Amino acid sequence: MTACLDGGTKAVDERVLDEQLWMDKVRAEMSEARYDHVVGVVEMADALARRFGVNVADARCAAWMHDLAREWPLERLTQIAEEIDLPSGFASIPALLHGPVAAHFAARWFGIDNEDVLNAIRYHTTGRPGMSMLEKILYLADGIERGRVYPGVDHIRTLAESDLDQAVAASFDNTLQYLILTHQPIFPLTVMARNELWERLTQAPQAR
Ligand code: DGI
Ligand code: FE
Ligand code: FE
Repeated sequence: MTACLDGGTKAVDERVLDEQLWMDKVRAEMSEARYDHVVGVVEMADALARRFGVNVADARCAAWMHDLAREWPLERLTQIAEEIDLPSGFASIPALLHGPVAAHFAARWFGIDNEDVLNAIRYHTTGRPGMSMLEKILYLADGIERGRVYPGVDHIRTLAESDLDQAVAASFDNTLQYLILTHQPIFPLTVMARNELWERLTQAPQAR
């Protein structure tokens, strides 16, 4: 299967068939509530991709896959994490493991081999410096899909209507504030990604 390889040219009915397969498989891995979140992320990633000119099929694909391992037991995640190419630093924070594990199974179960899609899945919880547009879209869609309720979410939703980088930067700040308030360890690449975006955003507008 060449899913996510040629989302722009693949016949629409073929893509619908791919999505049906992903939906059924993903749904079987999680609770109804989590599945509802995933559907919300697909809808939001689709809308953001259209708004900011990113391949919609790739955005939908990454969104379908992103949390497929979210409810797997920690023992299973840590065991798989030892067998795959885990980005540095992920091993020490259990909440981060489900992204790289999902990317691994997106490739294995569904034949996804578009590196941009796989990176969007891999880094959807943390972000990282040098994120692609697709990575930003999945990161943001995960944080603002229709079911998300937390202080500041409406501000991020408003920013997402017009400025992808502003919205992602605000979302990083929101997450980092939450992690500090709850005394949790912070993944260093998230801080680097946040600094990189704000550095660019606070430059003169013509430099962007
Ligand atoms: O999987 P979702 O719940 O849809 O969302 P997610 O993939 O963004 O995961 C959110 C969880 O990850 C949330 O409990 C906070 C946690 N998290 C995100 N970044 C960090 C983190 N936890 C720690 N300790 N450090 C981080 O940098
Ligand atoms: Fe997640
Ligand atoms: Fe999610």
